[in-house]
Amino acid sequence: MSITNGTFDTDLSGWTPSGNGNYDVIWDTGRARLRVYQCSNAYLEQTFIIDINTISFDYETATDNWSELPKWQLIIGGTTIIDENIATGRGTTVFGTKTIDTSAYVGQTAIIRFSIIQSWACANYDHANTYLYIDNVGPGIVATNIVPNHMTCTSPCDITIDVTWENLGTISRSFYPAIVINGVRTPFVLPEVLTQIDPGTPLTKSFLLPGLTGGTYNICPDPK
Ligand SMILES: [Ca+2]
Repeated sequence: MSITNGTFDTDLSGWTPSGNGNYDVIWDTGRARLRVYQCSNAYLEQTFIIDINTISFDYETATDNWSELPKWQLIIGGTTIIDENIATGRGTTVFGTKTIDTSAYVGQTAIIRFSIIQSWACANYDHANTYLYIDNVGPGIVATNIVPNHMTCTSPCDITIDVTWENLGTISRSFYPAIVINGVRTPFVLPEVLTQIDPGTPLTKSFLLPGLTGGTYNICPDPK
């Protein structure tokens, strides 16, 4: 089965919360919220079968002072495929969206786990509460068409491409667009944030790629 209750509409059903020390993992106004105070740990996880090529989620971290370590993991067949920290600020909030390519694992059983792990300095006086909010765990946004997707420059050239994205999830999302040029993921040639990509409504946008050197270019959708 695919991810259950990734939008946390009314509760944490489908998810398994746990932890130790001074912690809680609760439903909070349409999102999941993990909290730890100093040297404590909190977890929220779900086992599911990967049936989509991408997985995305929205996160927000908040801290009273120096923080512990919010992170997320994807575990497949007992092997940790992803083990990544989620950014925090001191006494402030950080938010964003993560999207990963899961196309190599379609059909496999996976655990997605969000957590806050105590840091080495957790007992210090300047540590307090660390919060991790999670929402919209599910399919991400993918580029489905690029025109043109193959061209040759005999000398430096500017080219304009039209890229179409589709939202495979069920909620509108913002994202940082990226494409792949000659096998290299290039998020920086498309510097803007695209907002409110609605499910079922493809978005096409033109981008100028200026000053390409002479050569052959294959431009592909970014699988992430
Ligand atoms: Ca929600």
